[in-house]
Amino acid sequence: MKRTLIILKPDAVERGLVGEIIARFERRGLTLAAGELRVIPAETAQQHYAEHAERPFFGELVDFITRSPSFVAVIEGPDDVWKLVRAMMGTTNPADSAPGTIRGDFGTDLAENLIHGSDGPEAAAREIALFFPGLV
Ligand code: IDP
Ligand code: MG
Repeated sequence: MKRTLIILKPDAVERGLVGEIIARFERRGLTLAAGELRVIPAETAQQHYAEHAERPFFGELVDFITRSPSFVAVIEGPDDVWKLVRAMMGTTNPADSAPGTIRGDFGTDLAENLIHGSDGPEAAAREIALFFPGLV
């Protein structure tokens, strides 16, 4: 089995959508290998989103992702589970996301787009190690 990291961002937790979103992955046949509600520290958020450090929205992104608890989880499934999870999330901008996807069903805001998912196997390994260093 392969693993990928998801973050149900503060907007998803504040809106009470954690159960609904996790249920979609479970119904698909994916399983939780780890999961915790936590306020992400600013330093962890900066490391996690380091690829966006030079983007104009970086400060706003770190403020958003750290403002209240996120549900951080590791999802387990078949080969390329990261890709399956990304497909279920929808495109980055919910305004463009297809109905039936998480972003396409629950959001319209580019910044507050409910969920993060690792964008490849290397990112998944790096992000799981960052958020769940003890996970075996
Ligand atoms: P992804 O989450 O679909 O992988 P990325 O391009 O990696 O999208 O962007 C990371 C996160 O940064 C997005 O999920 C969204 O929350 C935020 N973001 C991306 N682009 C913008 C923007 O132009 N303005 C504000 N926030 C943005
Ligand atoms: Mg990304």
